[in-house]
Amino acid sequence: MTREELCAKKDEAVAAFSFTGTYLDAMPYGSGHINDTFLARFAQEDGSVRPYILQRMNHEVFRHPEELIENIRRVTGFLRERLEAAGKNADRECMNLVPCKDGGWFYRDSIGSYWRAYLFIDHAVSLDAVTDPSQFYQSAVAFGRFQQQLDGFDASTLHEVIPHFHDTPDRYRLFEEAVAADKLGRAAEVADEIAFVRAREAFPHTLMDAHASGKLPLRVTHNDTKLNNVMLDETDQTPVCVIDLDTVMPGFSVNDFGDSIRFGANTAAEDEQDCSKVHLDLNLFALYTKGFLEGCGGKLTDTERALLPVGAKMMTLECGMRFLTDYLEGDTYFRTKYPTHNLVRCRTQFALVREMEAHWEEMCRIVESAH
Ligand code: ADP
Ligand code: GN1
Ligand code: MG
Repeated sequence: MTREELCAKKDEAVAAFSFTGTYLDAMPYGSGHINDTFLARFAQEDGSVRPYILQRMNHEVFRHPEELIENIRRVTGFLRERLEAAGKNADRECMNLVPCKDGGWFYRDSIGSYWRAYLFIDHAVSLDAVTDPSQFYQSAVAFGRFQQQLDGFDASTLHEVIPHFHDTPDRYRLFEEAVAADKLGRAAEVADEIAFVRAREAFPHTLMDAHASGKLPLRVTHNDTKLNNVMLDETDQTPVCVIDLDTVMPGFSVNDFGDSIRFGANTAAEDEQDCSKVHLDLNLFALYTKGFLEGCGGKLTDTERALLPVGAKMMTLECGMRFLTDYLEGDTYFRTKYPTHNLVRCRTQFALVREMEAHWEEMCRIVESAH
């Protein structure tokens, strides 16, 4: 869909939801790679302006948007009850879908795109990079707490919206398929990256094997714990709310930990073109470990704790493989801004994997000594 078509459809979608006030405008918002997010503004009778989040769900990535919405309804309903019971402000500390005028929770537009809307979480920020280490610590508390809050939620009742999402051996298989197909003739250009992945062929099995042998439990996890998927209070940076609940599914706690490290403990941006700037910040790693364990409130088993560094390397290698696979397949999954964007992202991930390998003992020591 072109930008113009998308903008035309967003106005159609705006009209479908029960927003309060008079529609002013809706502008593209945020820096997610998957959905099309808009900030829709409405004038209120008292002269103030009320924002809402309006999103076109990515139908290519999420094949069954109705199931996705059902998951989100159930998870947010569960969280709301817990927050209300604890006397918290559930409109701010939890995602809240805005209903459609017909009473449904999503809108299907005239060309078949699916839309949803959320209450806007105000006086809070979503960060693309850490500017103060305490922000990273707070995001860790938020994601750890999120997992703890969902303890008791029956994971088997959730739809698996993206099957095998963090099944890293399966990601490896898809990577090899993309290399073999070499649809765009790009494989030769990325021979070094292909060799990098193949040299680590055994590693992707580590967590799945630990699970198969009964050592690593499945939990309800977030599965996309990027720093920008948590809102922090704009004044004191304390956690407000975990967002982007699309991938809440059964998963491994260590992968939730790991995906945050992948994104937030990298000294460079995910799409930094100069890989020499990519380092693992061990202070941030230690801070996140402390915050995550605190947030989980003692729920992790000894094996889960011991496997936290593996989760960090797993998510970084997997994400690099996913960017590389998408590059080989012609950039159909992640939103890209220029032709080699996915390749650049893949290279930063692999540089970070190298850093983790170089600092492996330190990572393990930090986890061992964390309380
Ligand atoms: P994607 O799946 O594309 O990453 P997200 O659901 O993470 O989409 O939304 C993209 C961005 O929009 C977030 O990083 C955040 O900045 C902003 N955002 C999403 N939901 C809300 C909300 N309820 N309140 C405030 N900002 C939000
Ligand atoms: C996507 O949706 P967003 O931008 O928060 C992706 C994650 C990747 C991430 C890489 C549903 O996250 O799995 O780790 O990009 N989400 C999905 O930046 O595939
Ligand atoms: Mg996001």
